Amino acid sequence: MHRKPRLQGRPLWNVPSDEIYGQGHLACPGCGAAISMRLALKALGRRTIIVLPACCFSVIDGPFPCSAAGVPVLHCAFETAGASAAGVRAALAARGDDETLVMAWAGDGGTYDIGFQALSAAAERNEDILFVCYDNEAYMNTGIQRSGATPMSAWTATTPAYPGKAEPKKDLAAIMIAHRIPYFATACPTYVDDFLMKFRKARAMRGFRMIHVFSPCAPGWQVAEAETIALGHLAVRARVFPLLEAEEGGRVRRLNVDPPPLPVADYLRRQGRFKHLKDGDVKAVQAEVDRRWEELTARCERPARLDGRAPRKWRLPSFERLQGPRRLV
Ligand SMILES: Cc1ncc(C[n+]2csc(CCOP(=O)(O)OP(=O)(O)O)c2C)c(N)n1
Ligand code: SF4
Ligand SMILES: [Mg+2]
Repeated sequence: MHRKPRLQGRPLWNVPSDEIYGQGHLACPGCGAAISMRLALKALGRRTIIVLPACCFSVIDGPFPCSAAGVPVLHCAFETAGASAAGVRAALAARGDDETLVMAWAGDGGTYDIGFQALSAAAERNEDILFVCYDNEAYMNTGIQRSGATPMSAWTATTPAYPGKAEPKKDLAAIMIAHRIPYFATACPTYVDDFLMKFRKARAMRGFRMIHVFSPCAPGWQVAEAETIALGHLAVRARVFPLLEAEEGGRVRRLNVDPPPLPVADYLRRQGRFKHLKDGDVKAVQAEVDRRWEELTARCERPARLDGRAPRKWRLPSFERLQGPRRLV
């Protein structure tokens, strides 16, 4: 029997109770990617095939022949998620199946960098697939190497100890919207209602759809496992990870959440990967965040409800009341 998911003892009523991504997976506790997969499949349903390039999720899913997914999974080479998912969709179409959703589920390395060629080609051909990038901002599975998604100043195993990564994060939204795809969205598992809405919407559409998911990683970000949800709040409120949608090839662009902003320092100072930053470095990150926000909002609609607060029944504990970060490494 499935039980309704609960948050702080209260049921999340509009979260489907079907647990498609099962227990027994191999993710670290608090893994943002695992939480997101659980939610995503609740919205997408069982008629889904997952295509996994090499990434943490290839391990999370379990060693062959075991799999924690309640749906078929195809493991493919690191650089081929876009092409492999398109191939699976074509094979289904040849069998007369137009309903099964094919979802490529790639890390940021498999999206921003090594998987980008196959992703861009699939987007350009408007393949009928959903491509999800769970973004933990480094190559975590192989020991926290820097990727094109690693933010400016962050520590990784392949960046200078000080001042961290010199280059800013690639602007994935701008790059993908420039492909004029039917749907692009960003999502964060802290904002459960917004997250489910975007996956449901993508499920109902046809053509190339992409969702970019904020995915905290405790060992890679040097935070406590229990911080995942609070970090989602902070990232959105500090405007580090804006929640947005672009439809109709980018003609319609919408900001989904626009709460009163917090200083980016509130987000950075909770994470060990930014602990080397001096006040001047934090100011530089703030300037970059502000610049991107201006650029983004100049082209976005702002719907009526933008206060960033979930409806009362889903309200999360205030992050100010959560414990400070615990050093893990
Ligand atoms: C062609 C190729 N190069 C390198 C690897 C080794 N490799 C496997 S997973 C991985 C890191 C993946 O990073 P990302 O896509 O960000 O996912 P994450 O591990 O962070 O979840 C690397 C480098 C590989 N499997 N194939
Ligand atoms: S290393 Fe990070 S992304 Fe990988 S399973 Fe652990 S928490 Fe998740
Ligand atoms: Mg990664």
